[in-house]
Amino acid sequence: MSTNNTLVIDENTVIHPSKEFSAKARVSSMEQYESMHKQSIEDPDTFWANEASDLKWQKKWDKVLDWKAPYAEWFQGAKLNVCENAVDRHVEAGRGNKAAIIWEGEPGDKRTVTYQQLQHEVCRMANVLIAKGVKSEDRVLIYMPMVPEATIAMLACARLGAVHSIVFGGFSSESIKDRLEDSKAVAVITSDGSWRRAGVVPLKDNMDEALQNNDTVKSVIVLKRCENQINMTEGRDFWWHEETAKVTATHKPEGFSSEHPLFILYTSGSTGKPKGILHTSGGYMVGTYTTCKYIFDMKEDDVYWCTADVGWITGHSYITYGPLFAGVTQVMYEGGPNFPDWGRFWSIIEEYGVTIFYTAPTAIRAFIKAGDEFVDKYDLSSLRLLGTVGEPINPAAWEWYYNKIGGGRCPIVDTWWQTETGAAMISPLPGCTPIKPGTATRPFFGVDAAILDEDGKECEVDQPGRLVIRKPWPSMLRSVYGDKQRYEDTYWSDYDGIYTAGDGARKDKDGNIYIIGRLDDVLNVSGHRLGTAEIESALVAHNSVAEAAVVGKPHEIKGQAVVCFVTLKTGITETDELKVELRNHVGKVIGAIAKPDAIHFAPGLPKTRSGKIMRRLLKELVATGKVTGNITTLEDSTVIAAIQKSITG
Ligand code: 6R9
Repeated sequence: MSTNNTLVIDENTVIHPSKEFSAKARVSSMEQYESMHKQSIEDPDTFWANEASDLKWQKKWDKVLDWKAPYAEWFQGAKLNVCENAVDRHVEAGRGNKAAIIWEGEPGDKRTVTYQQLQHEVCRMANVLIAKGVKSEDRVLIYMPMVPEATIAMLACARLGAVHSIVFGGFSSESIKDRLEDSKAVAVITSDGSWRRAGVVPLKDNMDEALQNNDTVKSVIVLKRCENQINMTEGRDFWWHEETAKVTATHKPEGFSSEHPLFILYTSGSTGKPKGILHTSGGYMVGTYTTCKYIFDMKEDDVYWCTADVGWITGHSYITYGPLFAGVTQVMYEGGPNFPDWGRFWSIIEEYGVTIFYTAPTAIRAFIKAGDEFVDKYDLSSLRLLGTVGEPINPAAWEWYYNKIGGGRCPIVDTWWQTETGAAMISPLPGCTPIKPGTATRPFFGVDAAILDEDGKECEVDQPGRLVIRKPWPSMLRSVYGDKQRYEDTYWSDYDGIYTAGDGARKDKDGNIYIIGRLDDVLNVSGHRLGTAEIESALVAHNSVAEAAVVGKPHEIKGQAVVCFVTLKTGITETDELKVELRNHVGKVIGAIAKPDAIHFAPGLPKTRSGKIMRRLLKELVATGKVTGNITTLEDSTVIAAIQKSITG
């Protein structure tokens, strides 16, 4: 496709939605946005009750919000079934024959699942789980490739009131083990393997390793996907296709309370092991649904595609839940963006006529690097709306996305949110918000976002500070699973009754919010959160390592690269082989996504006199090659010169 209206774009460019787009959008002017936003903040009960009435409640709520900071109950007294809203509601409305999921496997196999078929498949899996003794509130760990069965497994849990906990397929056995232990899962749903760039990732083998010495998991359901050789443990492991053949395709969705737990999703923090972020039912449903309606402008005849994996929050809220609540047709793709070449995504958009496309800046940068020839072969004229998530988008990537993929005609919604927030929080509304590269623009309805300084005072225009949310919102996290104290300490202890996101941000004179990046020791590598503490603890678990410090370094495609400084134990020789070994070791402990990009040996690490590693200095060193600040507070300032040498070789 040629792009006729190619615009030259920089960070000052402001683009207004076209008249055609606005005319069909749900919110078509900034006045309308402002007045709806005002109502949503001043009278959240009326605003959210109105939105919630689009959905099905087996029993209506008595009270929209009960807020005893930092604990919220949304739609108190209501009864609902999340799965019924995602599936049965559409079948009952006569849309059973509409495609819910159009799926393409990496090897090229294709499948369409209608809402009616989805209902049957979900009911079968729900009946299988019942047969295995899974009950309401039991935890079920899901470790699956991007196949419709991943969504089916999630929805089957939701239907029973069981709590799913998904582990991304790129995580290792040890990561699964930690999550199994923390959540005390009683059942697992996995597959033999997963396709990734023509190779098979041995999911079941990883699971077997994670299950050694586990005594909570009673049954493991295994989907046959790659037909790779696996071991089945008698009495514990069961094939998906055999078990689903034994049960019926009907199941009555029971109503659960609005605060019934829906899922746990682990995410990295600045300290210790990943936290199990807990989301519940009614508020999460209303939040994800409402953002699909207004931000993604989902309509009856849209073909929507989000390229995330269900292992991340984006895959939960904007693959499995939101789009199905909204009743759209969505595309799901199993494999890598560059298989068999960098044109795969564009061929999928052309083939299925995708109208709304949601991806990450890191993917966009990789496409730019691969070259325009992979895009030029395909007709992308079906697209009408683009979205990004995961990290700030740089103007060059924005320009390419806008012109090359969007043909200069599609608004881009840059959506800021987090695993914790459950749904998009800051984003343009495509029919009205003037968009600018690099800013997620305005808070969504019900989101009282502000930027505060350390004393809790609101920052001036362009003054950087901490991004906070001052009022509860429906899809907010409810706790850290099993650890209320950590929930209170991590998110609610900076300011009284106010949620701290952990991101730095600033607001421009027009009210646009720019996210600067994490304020804690969390890296954003290809849009994924990795805790430096986790990688450090993986490194020091290796028997050659005495100490380790991990920092992020700006990276052209990934956003940030993982750079490690390692002090070896006395008597261990610094070799390149050891670097490779340490790299693989981190991969084994956490997962391939955490493998360091660089490892430097250092005779010592820069520390304050109280023994704190000064990662800030290391960060500056890897980014610029030098240290500008005052280093006199260091316990031993000679380590800086030695580290400088280890970086430059
Ligand atoms: C949805 C998701 C959350 C962190 C968040 C922030 C960064 C996400 C962003 C963005 C700038 C955006 N982030 N979206 N930064 N602009 N549009 O990514 O959740 O994996 O929990 O990461 O990602 O730093 O705090 P999660």
